[in-house]
Amino acid sequence: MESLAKAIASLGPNGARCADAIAAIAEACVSIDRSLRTAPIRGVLGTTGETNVQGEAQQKLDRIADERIVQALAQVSSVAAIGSEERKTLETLHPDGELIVLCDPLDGSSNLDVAGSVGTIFLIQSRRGQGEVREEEALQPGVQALAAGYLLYGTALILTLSVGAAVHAFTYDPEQNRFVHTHKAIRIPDRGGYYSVNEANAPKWLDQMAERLARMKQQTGLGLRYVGAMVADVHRTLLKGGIFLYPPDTKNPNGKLRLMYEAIPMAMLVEAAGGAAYTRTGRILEVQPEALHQRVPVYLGSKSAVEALLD
Ligand code: AHM
Ligand code: MG
Repeated sequence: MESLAKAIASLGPNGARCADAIAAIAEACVSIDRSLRTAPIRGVLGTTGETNVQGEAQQKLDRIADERIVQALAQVSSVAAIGSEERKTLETLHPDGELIVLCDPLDGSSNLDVAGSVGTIFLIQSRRGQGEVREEEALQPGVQALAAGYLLYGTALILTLSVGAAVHAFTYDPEQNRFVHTHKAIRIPDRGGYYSVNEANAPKWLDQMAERLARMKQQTGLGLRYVGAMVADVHRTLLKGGIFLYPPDTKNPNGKLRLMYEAIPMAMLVEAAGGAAYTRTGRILEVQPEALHQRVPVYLGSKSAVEALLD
């Protein structure tokens, strides 16, 4: 993935610092993609029988993806530590490294058994300390992050990223075993697109969200698309416009999505593409994190749609 690293290095102010780590993640994801495509044949669907730190059933592929990404980043000397949705604590890889990587190795796992789209999400932060990495070091607001991105395992394998400037996407070409720069400086359309939410939860939503959504739908006339895998839903929102949301409800008063592994990386991409990304209290990127596995309500997408919902 040398040519990918080279391309990433020139895409923004933090490109050179983050290129090797992102290329290593992308390479691990190519191997995860292969495992996904043959999962029903090789018997790696279903759960491990264990629960992760969030108390959710861990799928075999969740664990495989987590291990591949950690192994890949262990080869990159600039990566001090990795935090993963599948791991309780940060894993120190290179005590002298200058980067912390946070990652949701396989997002949207409920789609796995039905060959639906899933994704990998990552966030890269600058590390100031030295030695064993402490959890507090990773509790940085999104505005300080160096880079963010995701890989979408859909009909194509797509890497979308921002290294502190515009959002770019690369499509994997299996015949050449390389990522090709297919989407340059993505701008989220301000009109059109879709609204994307698990609307079955509407009766349980807090903050008058059901009324707000009804008003927004009437104002914008948007149609509904919901994959149930954040990467696929956000990818469509970035390219087509509209809004993706996961509001708080009586069962999940902070929403379902994780601040460090899902909300901040996606907010960084959406804002870098000219969109808006809010939680209950303001911009997602300004939230001061309190815990690695914390959850937050998420409202992101085209500025006009987000404003129509939250104003
Ligand atoms: P996961 O990381 O355990 O897969 O959960 C996160 C996923 C997101 O990809 C998606 O937006 C959301 O959960 C869907 O939740 P729901 O099934 O409640 O609609
Ligand atoms: Mg997830």
